[in-house]
Amino acid sequence: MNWEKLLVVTPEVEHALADGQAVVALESTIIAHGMPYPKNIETALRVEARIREEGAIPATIAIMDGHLRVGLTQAELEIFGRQGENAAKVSRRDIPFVLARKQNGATTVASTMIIAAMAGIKIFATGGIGGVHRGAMTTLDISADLQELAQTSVAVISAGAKSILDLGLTLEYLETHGVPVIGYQTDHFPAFYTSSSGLGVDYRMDEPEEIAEALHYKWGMGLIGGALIANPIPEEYSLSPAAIEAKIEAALSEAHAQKIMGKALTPFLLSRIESLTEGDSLAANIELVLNNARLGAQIAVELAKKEEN
Ligand code: PSU
Ligand code: MN
Repeated sequence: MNWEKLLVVTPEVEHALADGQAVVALESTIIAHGMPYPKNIETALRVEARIREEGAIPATIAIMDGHLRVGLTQAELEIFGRQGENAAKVSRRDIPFVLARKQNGATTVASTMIIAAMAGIKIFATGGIGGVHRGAMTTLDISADLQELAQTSVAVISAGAKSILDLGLTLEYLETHGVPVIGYQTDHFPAFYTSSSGLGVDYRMDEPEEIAEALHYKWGMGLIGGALIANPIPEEYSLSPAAIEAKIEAALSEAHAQKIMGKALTPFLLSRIESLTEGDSLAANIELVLNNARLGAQIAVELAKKEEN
């Protein structure tokens, strides 16, 4: 088998990478499983446009027809947006099976990182990452996203992680695996819908250039692995911590009562929180993804400059 043929990169992204231009990877699970139709497609297109405004090239990643795809057309984004939960949610373990079956696969943070790294993309913007779930001491539910950050050299820009997770344990896990957590213009790890979880980050950095510099050192010396760049939701879009916490508790107890686990848990919680907040959480989610896209593009532009020298 010619493995190189598995990876299909659009000419635009390929040229950008060959020229040393800034490219930002994007995931497709957030489209298919993270947001409802048609807001999912609308958001995916706005995110791509935001990245271009900052002078970088977007590359949405997915699996289609037996290929690892880097860069999707609008029509292809729509396929994932319309398929929603019918598109397979693909993490590291699932990639070969979805390829072999020639199914459509929506890639999570973990699998998007893998495919981005294969294509040579180092910066990836998303909404929230998976983490250590509440109660993981007995369920062992720890997202494969965290292991991927430990071993794949891609920096992920996220608005922290939702408090459907145990954020303290998530940070401990990242520390154990040598994954740095950088707070962009903040000392605190953000909690997705709200700008602070009250927990600290490893390094606060106020400029995209500073972040690019640290990444340049990390990878330049051959230190394998990712980094988590935590970008708080802008204050004007953040939700009230008390209100969201009650909804999260309600969604968690429904999941527990219905015995929902494994890969189904995160999408279930996301959609329950969205209905319980009557769409407020979706509006916040869209704004924070756009905000992450912008920062991701700015870091990618700065990193491209450093790699030139
Ligand atoms: N958290 C969010 N939105 C998301 C996800 C997580 O706030 O869309 C998605 C991402 O694709 C992430 C995946 O990689 O869920 C994690 O799933 P799991 O917890 O099953 O590893
Ligand atoms: Mn899980």
